[in-house]
Amino acid sequence: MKTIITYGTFDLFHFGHVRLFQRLKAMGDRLIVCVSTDEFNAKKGKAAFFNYQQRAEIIAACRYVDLVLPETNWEQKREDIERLDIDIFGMGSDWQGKFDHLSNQCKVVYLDRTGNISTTEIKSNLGAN
Ligand code: C2G
Repeated sequence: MKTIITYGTFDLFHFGHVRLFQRLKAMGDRLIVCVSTDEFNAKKGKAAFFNYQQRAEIIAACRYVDLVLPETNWEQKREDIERLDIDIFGMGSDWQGKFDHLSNQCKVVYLDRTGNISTTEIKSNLGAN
């Protein structure tokens, strides 16, 4: 059983997120997604439109996702990798290199971000109308 993990806010869930999950899931058997809590988002300087419960519910409904857990801090990744017996840690390429330090625990991959879509763009386009 090959388990993959990823972390993020995933606000206004869009096809960029779906394509990340789709590619990560194709690398193994089980995909765990850790969704940033509202409190952690505040520390990240992000204010999501949907709150944690709503974002977690949406992500859990995605066909590629097997388990949704909360992300409450930057430091939990090492413990998560051990506790959940993670084989692959994956993020989009905007995080390229930022988590290489985890490579002594599991395989670390960065997948190309999907172009022309982001939560920020959605918000600004909607605001423009
Ligand atoms: N992503 C993507 N393509 C997009 C938009 C996002 O592949 N068009 C990926 C990002 O690279 C990231 C994931 O989707 O891996 C989630 O993006 P965000 O919700 O913006 O999460 P972020 O703020 O990057 O938080 O500890 C890690 C942090 O919680 C990541």
